[in-house]
Amino acid sequence: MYTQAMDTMGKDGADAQGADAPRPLRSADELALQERFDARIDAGDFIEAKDWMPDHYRKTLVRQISQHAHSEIVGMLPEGNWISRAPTLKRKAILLAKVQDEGGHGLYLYAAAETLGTSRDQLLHALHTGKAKYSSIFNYPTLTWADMGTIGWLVDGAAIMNQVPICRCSYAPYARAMIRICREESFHQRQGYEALLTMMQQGTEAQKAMVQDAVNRWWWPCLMMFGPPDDQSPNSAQSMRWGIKRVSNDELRQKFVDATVEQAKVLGVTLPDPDLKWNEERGHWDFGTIDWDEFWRVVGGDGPCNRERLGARVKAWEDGAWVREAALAHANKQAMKEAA
Ligand code: FAQ
Repeated sequence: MYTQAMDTMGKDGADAQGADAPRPLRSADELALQERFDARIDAGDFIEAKDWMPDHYRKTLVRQISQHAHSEIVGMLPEGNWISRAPTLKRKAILLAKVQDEGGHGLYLYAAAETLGTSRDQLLHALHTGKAKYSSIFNYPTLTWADMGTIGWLVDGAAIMNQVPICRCSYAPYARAMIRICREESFHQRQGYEALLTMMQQGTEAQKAMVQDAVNRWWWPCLMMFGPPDDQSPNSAQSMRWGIKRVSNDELRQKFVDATVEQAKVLGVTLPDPDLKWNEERGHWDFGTIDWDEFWRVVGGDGPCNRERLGARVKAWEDGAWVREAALAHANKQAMKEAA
Protein backbone atom coordinates (compact mmCIF):
# COMPACT_ATOMS: atom_id res chain seq x y z
CA MET A 1 0.00 0.00 0.00
CA TYR A 2 2.79 2.41 0.91
CA THR A 3 4.48 1.96 -2.42
CA GLN A 4 1.41 3.01 -4.35
CA ALA A 5 2.19 5.97 -6.51
CA MET A 6 0.73 9.25 -5.41
CA ASP A 7 2.09 10.97 -8.47
CA THR A 8 -0.93 12.38 -10.22
CA MET A 9 1.13 14.11 -12.92
CA GLY A 10 2.57 11.04 -14.61
CA LYS A 11 6.20 10.04 -14.81
CA ASP A 12 7.24 13.01 -16.87
CA GLY A 13 5.36 15.60 -14.89
CA ALA A 14 8.46 17.12 -13.35
CA ASP A 15 10.34 17.20 -16.63
CA ALA A 16 7.42 18.85 -18.35
CA GLN A 17 7.59 21.65 -15.80
CA GLY A 18 11.31 22.14 -16.26
CA ALA A 19 14.28 20.60 -14.51
CA ASP A 20 13.96 22.82 -11.45
CA ALA A 21 10.25 22.30 -10.85
CA PRO A 22 9.39 20.54 -7.58
CA ARG A 23 9.11 16.78 -8.11
CA PRO A 24 5.61 15.44 -7.47
CA LEU A 25 5.25 13.28 -4.34
CA ARG A 26 5.76 9.57 -4.99
CA SER A 27 4.49 7.67 -1.97
CA ALA A 28 2.62 7.94 1.32
CA ASP A 29 5.96 7.61 3.11
CA GLU A 30 7.29 10.51 1.19
CA LEU A 31 4.13 12.50 1.83
CA ALA A 32 4.57 11.99 5.57
CA LEU A 33 8.19 13.09 5.36
CA GLN A 34 7.18 16.13 3.33
CA GLU A 35 4.50 17.06 5.88
CA ARG A 36 6.97 16.74 8.73
CA PHE A 37 9.51 18.82 6.84
CA ASP A 38 6.92 21.55 6.10
CA ALA A 39 5.84 21.62 9.75
CA ARG A 40 9.44 22.01 10.89
CA ILE A 41 9.99 24.87 8.44
CA ASP A 42 6.75 26.54 9.60
CA ALA A 43 7.86 26.19 13.22
CA GLY A 44 11.19 27.86 12.40
CA ASP A 45 13.24 24.68 13.07
CA PHE A 46 16.66 24.20 11.52
CA ILE A 47 17.21 21.36 9.07
CA GLU A 48 20.42 19.35 9.45
CA ALA A 49 22.33 17.48 6.73
CA LYS A 50 21.09 14.05 7.89
CA ASP A 51 17.42 15.13 7.91
CA TRP A 52 15.03 14.31 5.08
CA MET A 53 14.47 17.23 2.73
CA PRO A 54 12.68 17.65 -0.61
CA ASP A 55 14.92 17.42 -3.69
CA HIS A 56 14.06 20.94 -4.76
CA TYR A 57 15.07 22.36 -1.35
CA ARG A 58 18.41 20.52 -1.61
CA LYS A 59 18.97 21.74 -5.17
CA THR A 60 18.13 25.34 -4.28
CA LEU A 61 20.59 25.25 -1.41
CA VAL A 62 23.38 23.75 -3.52
CA ARG A 63 22.74 26.46 -6.12
CA GLN A 64 22.82 29.34 -3.66
CA ILE A 65 25.59 28.08 -1.37
CA SER A 66 27.88 27.13 -4.24
CA GLN A 67 27.34 30.48 -5.99
CA HIS A 68 28.10 32.13 -2.69
CA ALA A 69 31.31 30.05 -2.27
CA HIS A 70 32.39 30.84 -5.84
CA SER A 71 31.78 34.56 -5.14
CA GLU A 72 34.13 34.42 -2.18
CA ILE A 73 37.02 32.87 -4.07
CA VAL A 74 36.52 34.90 -7.26
CA GLY A 75 36.16 37.90 -4.91
CA MET A 76 39.77 37.36 -3.81
CA LEU A 77 41.01 38.39 -7.26
CA PRO A 78 40.09 42.11 -7.52
CA GLU A 79 41.68 42.88 -4.14
CA GLY A 80 44.56 40.41 -4.57
CA ASN A 81 45.55 42.66 -7.46
CA TRP A 82 46.58 45.38 -4.95
CA ILE A 83 48.44 43.41 -2.27
CA SER A 84 51.83 44.09 -3.86
CA ARG A 85 51.02 47.80 -4.27
CA ALA A 86 49.53 48.64 -0.86
CA PRO A 87 50.82 52.06 0.27
CA THR A 88 52.08 51.00 3.73
CA LEU A 89 53.06 47.82 5.58
CA LYS A 90 49.98 48.19 7.81
CA ARG A 91 47.61 48.42 4.82
CA LYS A 92 49.35 45.47 3.14
CA ALA A 93 48.97 43.31 6.27
CA ILE A 94 45.27 44.23 6.55
CA LEU A 95 44.61 43.53 2.87
CA LEU A 96 46.47 40.20 2.99
CA ALA A 97 44.39 39.14 6.01
CA LYS A 98 41.17 40.22 4.32
CA VAL A 99 41.86 38.35 1.08
CA GLN A 100 42.84 35.29 3.10
CA ASP A 101 39.56 35.57 5.05
CA GLU A 102 37.60 35.52 1.78
CA GLY A 103 39.38 32.27 0.83
CA GLY A 104 38.37 30.86 4.23
CA HIS A 105 34.74 31.89 3.65
CA GLY A 106 34.82 30.03 0.34
CA LEU A 107 36.04 26.91 2.15
CA TYR A 108 33.36 27.02 4.87
CA LEU A 109 30.74 27.44 2.16
CA TYR A 110 32.05 24.66 -0.09
CA ALA A 111 32.02 22.42 3.00
CA ALA A 112 28.39 23.44 3.71
CA ALA A 113 27.44 22.66 0.09
CA GLU A 114 29.20 19.28 0.32
CA THR A 115 26.96 18.28 3.24
CA LEU A 116 24.15 18.26 0.67
CA GLY A 117 25.85 15.51 -1.32
CA THR A 118 27.61 17.46 -4.07
CA SER A 119 31.39 17.09 -4.22
CA ARG A 120 33.86 19.96 -4.28
CA ASP A 121 35.07 18.76 -7.70
CA GLN A 122 31.52 18.94 -9.09
CA LEU A 123 31.04 22.44 -7.70
CA LEU A 124 34.32 23.70 -9.11
CA HIS A 125 33.73 22.01 -12.45
CA ALA A 126 30.46 23.96 -12.73
CA LEU A 127 32.33 27.21 -12.01
CA HIS A 128 35.15 26.49 -14.46
CA THR A 129 32.81 25.55 -17.28
CA GLY A 130 30.71 28.69 -16.80
CA LYS A 131 27.62 26.77 -15.60
CA ALA A 132 27.64 28.18 -12.08
CA LYS A 133 27.25 31.84 -11.29
CA TYR A 134 29.19 34.05 -8.90
CA SER A 135 28.42 37.59 -7.78
CA SER A 136 28.29 40.13 -10.59
CA ILE A 137 30.27 42.62 -8.50
CA PHE A 138 33.57 40.80 -8.97
CA ASN A 139 33.53 41.37 -12.71
CA TYR A 140 34.50 45.02 -12.30
CA PRO A 141 38.14 46.16 -12.31
CA THR A 142 40.07 47.63 -9.36
CA LEU A 143 41.76 50.64 -10.90
CA THR A 144 43.18 52.55 -7.92
CA TRP A 145 44.06 52.07 -4.25
CA ALA A 146 40.81 53.82 -3.31
CA ASP A 147 39.00 50.81 -4.79
CA MET A 148 40.31 48.74 -1.85
CA GLY A 149 38.64 51.00 0.70
CA THR A 150 35.51 51.25 -1.42
CA ILE A 151 35.20 47.47 -1.79
CA GLY A 152 35.47 47.14 1.99
CA TRP A 153 32.95 49.88 2.65
CA LEU A 154 30.40 49.21 -0.08
CA VAL A 155 30.90 45.63 -1.33
CA ASP A 156 31.45 44.11 2.11
CA GLY A 157 28.74 46.45 3.44
CA ALA A 158 26.26 45.10 0.88
CA ALA A 159 27.46 41.55 1.53
CA ILE A 160 26.82 41.91 5.29
CA MET A 161 23.37 43.39 4.73
CA ASN A 162 22.50 40.36 2.59
CA GLN A 163 24.25 37.79 4.76
CA VAL A 164 23.14 38.64 8.30
CA PRO A 165 19.63 37.26 7.59
CA ILE A 166 21.25 34.07 6.19
CA CYS A 167 22.57 33.40 9.73
CA ARG A 168 18.93 32.36 10.34
CA CYS A 169 18.69 30.26 7.15
CA SER A 170 16.64 27.11 7.71
CA TYR A 171 19.57 24.90 6.63
CA ALA A 172 21.73 24.75 9.74
CA PRO A 173 25.19 24.07 8.22
CA TYR A 174 24.79 27.16 6.00
CA ALA A 175 23.49 29.26 8.91
CA ARG A 176 26.42 28.21 11.10
CA ALA A 177 28.96 29.07 8.40
CA MET A 178 27.32 32.47 7.95
CA ILE A 179 27.64 33.42 11.62
CA ARG A 180 31.42 33.24 11.45
CA ILE A 181 31.56 34.82 7.99
CA CYS A 182 29.48 37.82 9.07
CA ARG A 183 31.79 38.55 11.99
CA GLU A 184 34.75 38.68 9.65
CA GLU A 185 32.87 40.67 6.99
CA SER A 186 32.06 43.29 9.55
CA PHE A 187 35.79 43.80 10.21
CA HIS A 188 36.28 44.03 6.44
CA GLN A 189 33.66 46.74 6.14
CA ARG A 190 35.17 48.80 8.95
CA GLN A 191 38.72 48.59 7.63
CA GLY A 192 37.50 49.78 4.22
CA TYR A 193 35.61 52.69 5.71
CA GLU A 194 38.59 53.63 7.88
CA ALA A 195 40.96 53.54 4.89
CA LEU A 196 38.64 55.91 2.98
CA LEU A 197 38.16 58.17 5.99
CA THR A 198 41.95 58.52 6.32
CA MET A 199 42.21 59.55 2.66
CA MET A 200 39.29 61.96 2.93
CA GLN A 201 40.47 63.59 6.16
CA GLN A 202 44.25 63.54 5.76
CA GLY A 203 44.75 63.04 2.04
CA THR A 204 45.67 65.39 -0.77
CA GLU A 205 43.06 66.77 -3.17
CA ALA A 206 44.13 64.10 -5.67
CA GLN A 207 43.54 61.36 -3.09
CA LYS A 208 40.11 62.72 -2.22
CA ALA A 209 39.24 62.80 -5.93
CA MET A 210 40.42 59.20 -6.20
CA VAL A 211 37.99 58.16 -3.42
CA GLN A 212 35.10 59.96 -5.11
CA ASP A 213 35.94 58.34 -8.45
CA ALA A 214 36.00 54.87 -6.84
CA VAL A 215 32.62 55.49 -5.14
CA ASN A 216 31.18 56.65 -8.49
CA ARG A 217 32.27 53.42 -10.17
CA TRP A 218 31.22 50.95 -7.42
CA TRP A 219 27.91 52.41 -6.23
CA TRP A 220 25.56 51.07 -8.90
CA PRO A 221 27.19 47.62 -9.23
CA CYS A 222 26.83 47.32 -5.41
CA LEU A 223 23.09 47.95 -5.63
CA MET A 224 22.95 45.16 -8.23
CA MET A 225 24.56 42.69 -5.80
CA PHE A 226 21.18 42.18 -4.09
CA GLY A 227 19.81 40.56 -7.24
CA PRO A 228 16.93 41.46 -9.57
CA PRO A 229 13.83 43.29 -8.30
CA ASP A 230 11.49 41.05 -6.30
CA ASP A 231 8.91 40.87 -9.09
CA GLN A 232 11.61 39.59 -11.47
CA SER A 233 13.32 37.21 -9.05
CA PRO A 234 12.32 33.66 -10.02
CA ASN A 235 13.78 32.00 -6.91
CA SER A 236 12.69 34.41 -4.19
CA ALA A 237 9.14 33.29 -3.41
CA GLN A 238 10.06 29.64 -2.85
CA SER A 239 13.31 30.46 -1.04
CA MET A 240 11.43 32.78 1.33
CA ARG A 241 8.80 30.10 1.99
CA TRP A 242 11.54 27.64 2.88
CA GLY A 243 13.36 30.14 5.10
CA ILE A 244 16.49 30.00 2.94
CA LYS A 245 16.09 33.71 2.26
CA ARG A 246 14.60 35.70 5.13
CA VAL A 247 14.46 39.17 3.59
CA SER A 248 13.72 40.02 -0.04
CA ASN A 249 16.19 41.43 -2.60
CA ASP A 250 14.44 44.84 -2.73
CA GLU A 251 14.08 45.18 1.04
CA LEU A 252 17.77 44.47 1.57
CA ARG A 253 18.74 46.89 -1.19
CA GLN A 254 16.65 49.61 0.47
CA LYS A 255 18.18 48.91 3.88
CA PHE A 256 21.63 49.17 2.35
CA VAL A 257 20.85 52.52 0.71
CA ASP A 258 19.36 53.91 3.94
CA ALA A 259 22.42 52.92 5.98
CA THR A 260 24.97 54.01 3.39
CA VAL A 261 23.67 57.51 2.70
CA GLU A 262 24.44 58.51 6.27
CA GLN A 263 27.92 56.94 6.13
CA ALA A 264 28.66 58.81 2.88
CA LYS A 265 27.83 62.10 4.60
CA VAL A 266 30.35 61.43 7.37
CA LEU A 267 32.94 60.42 4.79
CA GLY A 268 32.32 63.53 2.72
CA VAL A 269 31.64 61.79 -0.60
CA THR A 270 28.67 62.18 -2.95
CA LEU A 271 26.76 59.09 -4.01
CA PRO A 272 26.40 59.22 -7.80
CA ASP A 273 22.61 59.35 -7.97
CA PRO A 274 20.78 62.65 -8.63
CA ASP A 275 17.49 60.96 -7.66
CA LEU A 276 18.63 60.12 -4.13
CA LYS A 277 16.07 61.89 -1.93
CA TRP A 278 14.68 61.34 1.57
CA ASN A 279 11.04 60.27 1.34
CA GLU A 280 9.28 61.38 4.50
CA GLU A 281 6.18 59.34 3.77
CA ARG A 282 8.05 56.05 3.23
CA GLY A 283 10.66 56.78 5.88
CA HIS A 284 13.33 55.68 3.39
CA TRP A 285 15.68 57.14 0.81
CA ASP A 286 14.32 57.06 -2.75
CA PHE A 287 16.95 56.19 -5.32
CA GLY A 288 17.29 56.19 -9.12
CA THR A 289 16.70 53.40 -11.62
CA ILE A 290 19.23 50.60 -11.71
CA ASP A 291 20.55 49.62 -15.14
CA TRP A 292 19.25 46.04 -15.17
CA ASP A 293 20.49 45.53 -18.74
CA GLU A 294 24.02 46.03 -17.46
CA PHE A 295 23.33 43.61 -14.57
CA TRP A 296 22.09 40.81 -16.87
CA ARG A 297 24.96 41.43 -19.29
CA VAL A 298 27.48 40.98 -16.47
CA VAL A 299 25.65 37.96 -15.03
CA GLY A 300 25.54 36.49 -18.54
CA GLY A 301 29.36 36.60 -18.81
CA ASP A 302 29.89 39.86 -20.65
CA GLY A 303 31.07 42.22 -17.90
CA PRO A 304 34.37 44.12 -17.97
CA CYS A 305 36.37 41.33 -16.28
CA ASN A 306 34.33 38.09 -16.58
CA ARG A 307 36.80 36.37 -18.89
CA GLU A 308 39.81 37.47 -16.87
CA ARG A 309 38.28 36.29 -13.58
CA LEU A 310 37.24 32.87 -14.87
CA GLY A 311 40.58 32.50 -16.67
CA ALA A 312 42.43 33.19 -13.40
CA ARG A 313 40.36 30.59 -11.50
CA VAL A 314 40.86 27.92 -14.19
CA LYS A 315 44.61 28.62 -14.29
CA ALA A 316 44.84 28.36 -10.48
CA TRP A 317 43.03 25.01 -10.65
CA GLU A 318 45.32 23.68 -13.38
CA ASP A 319 48.49 24.98 -11.71
CA GLY A 320 47.41 23.29 -8.48
CA ALA A 321 46.99 19.84 -10.09
CA TRP A 322 50.35 18.63 -8.74
CA VAL A 323 49.30 19.50 -5.17
CA ARG A 324 46.09 17.48 -5.49
CA GLU A 325 48.02 14.57 -7.04
CA ALA A 326 50.65 14.67 -4.28
CA ALA A 327 47.99 14.81 -1.55
CA LEU A 328 46.17 11.86 -3.10
CA ALA A 329 49.38 9.84 -3.45
CA HIS A 330 50.19 10.56 0.21
CA ALA A 331 46.67 9.54 1.31
CA ASN A 332 46.90 6.30 -0.70
CA LYS A 333 50.30 5.51 0.80
CA GLN A 334 48.97 6.09 4.32
CA ALA A 335 45.93 3.89 3.59
CA MET A 336 48.18 1.08 2.29
CA LYS A 337 50.39 1.35 5.38
CA GLU A 338 47.38 1.13 7.66
CA ALA A 339 45.96 -1.83 5.73
CA ALA A 340 49.34 -3.64 6.00
N1 FAQ B 1 25.34 38.25 -9.34
O1 FAQ B 1 15.92 34.69 -8.25
P1 FAQ B 1 17.09 35.49 -7.85
C1 FAQ B 1 30.76 38.82 -0.98
C2 FAQ B 1 21.20 35.41 -10.22
S1 FAQ B 1 29.83 37.45 -1.30
C3 FAQ B 1 25.22 37.15 -10.10
O2 FAQ B 1 16.84 36.72 -7.06
P2 FAQ B 1 18.32 34.19 -5.58
C4 FAQ B 1 31.86 38.67 0.01
C5 FAQ B 1 20.68 34.32 -9.30
O3 FAQ B 1 21.71 33.47 -8.91
C6 FAQ B 1 28.68 38.02 -2.53
N2 FAQ B 1 24.05 36.48 -10.24
O4 FAQ B 1 18.16 34.53 -7.13
C7 FAQ B 1 33.05 39.35 -0.47
C8 FAQ B 1 19.65 33.66 -10.18
O5 FAQ B 1 20.30 32.81 -11.13
P3 FAQ B 1 20.10 31.18 -11.11
C9 FAQ B 1 27.78 36.92 -2.89
C10 FAQ B 1 23.01 36.94 -9.53
O6 FAQ B 1 19.34 33.14 -5.45
C11 FAQ B 1 33.20 40.71 -0.33
C12 FAQ B 1 19.11 34.82 -10.99
O7 FAQ B 1 20.07 35.85 -10.94
N3 FAQ B 1 26.75 36.74 -1.90
O8 FAQ B 1 30.50 39.79 -1.54
C13 FAQ B 1 23.08 38.06 -8.70
O9 FAQ B 1 17.00 33.96 -4.94
C14 FAQ B 1 34.33 41.36 -0.76
C15 FAQ B 1 17.77 35.32 -10.45
O10 FAQ B 1 17.93 35.90 -9.15
C16 FAQ B 1 25.91 35.70 -1.93
O11 FAQ B 1 26.01 34.85 -2.79
C17 FAQ B 1 24.31 38.73 -8.61
N4 FAQ B 1 24.49 39.83 -7.88
O12 FAQ B 1 18.89 35.56 -4.96
C18 FAQ B 1 34.08 38.61 -1.06
C19 FAQ B 1 24.90 35.64 -0.81
N5 FAQ B 1 21.86 38.28 -8.15
O13 FAQ B 1 20.84 30.69 -9.91
C20 FAQ B 1 35.25 39.27 -1.50
C21 FAQ B 1 24.00 34.46 -0.92
C22 FAQ B 1 21.04 37.31 -8.63
O14 FAQ B 1 18.61 30.94 -10.97
C23 FAQ B 1 35.36 40.65 -1.35
N6 FAQ B 1 23.12 34.52 -2.04
N7 FAQ B 1 21.73 36.53 -9.46
O15 FAQ B 1 20.70 30.71 -12.38
C24 FAQ B 1 21.92 35.18 -2.02
O16 FAQ B 1 21.53 35.79 -1.04
C25 FAQ B 1 21.05 35.06 -3.24
O17 FAQ B 1 21.53 34.00 -4.02
C26 FAQ B 1 20.99 36.36 -4.11
C27 FAQ B 1 20.15 36.06 -5.36
C28 FAQ B 1 20.35 37.48 -3.33
C29 FAQ B 1 22.40 36.78 -4.56
